[in-house]
Amino acid sequence: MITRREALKGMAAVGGILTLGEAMAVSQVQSQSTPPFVLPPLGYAPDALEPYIDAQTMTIHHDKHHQAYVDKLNAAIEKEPSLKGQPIEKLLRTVDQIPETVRKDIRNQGGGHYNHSMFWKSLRKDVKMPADLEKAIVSSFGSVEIFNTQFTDAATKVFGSGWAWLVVRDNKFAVESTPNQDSPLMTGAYPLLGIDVWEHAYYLKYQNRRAEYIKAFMNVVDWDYVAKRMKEGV
Ligand code: MN3
Repeated sequence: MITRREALKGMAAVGGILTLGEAMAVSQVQSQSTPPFVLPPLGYAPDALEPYIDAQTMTIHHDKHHQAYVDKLNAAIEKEPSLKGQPIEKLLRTVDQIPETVRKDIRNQGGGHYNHSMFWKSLRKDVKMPADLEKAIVSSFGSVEIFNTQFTDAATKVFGSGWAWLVVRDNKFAVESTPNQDSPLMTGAYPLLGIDVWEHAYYLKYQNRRAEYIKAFMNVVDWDYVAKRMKEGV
């Protein structure tokens, strides 16, 4: 288990631009909501990502699917008062120690809430990758194109419902995937970018053509947000 300090150090090293003090200052302002959890606002109009991601998909995905994760997560926590007041990150990082009666719900609904909360924030049109993030990606993968290929490949190969990720694991960037609503936090990594490849994320516009959706998604990544997560660390 790496300490918070070590993790932040590693994160700063990956980015190559932050001092430990800076990274810690940024991380202190980062806090996800604690229970009862609420659906965060989308933060932009549902049609803001057209034509890549359509307004109807965004509306249903955010207002209905994410709301359902929030409601079911809160219901699970009601059943297990010892979990009240814990931030979502902690619930996910310690999911294996959560009482068995609600563990599956925390895993699925809590993962769903956390994953989608970062998903909305990671989408914006016409964002150029900031130099610090580009440098970190190039040093990890060899080039941005190689990263894109690996990320696309991971998203394409998710069998059934799940996510593909750019994460920081053991102080290094890595591309990974998870089934269902599992979060990289559950296995000790920190997610920087995730693509939702559940059919509810693309079926209305793309039907079975997941590859087209993945390609479209790559046009609406808010690289500023990804870079911000890189600096915030854990
Ligand atoms: Mn989804």
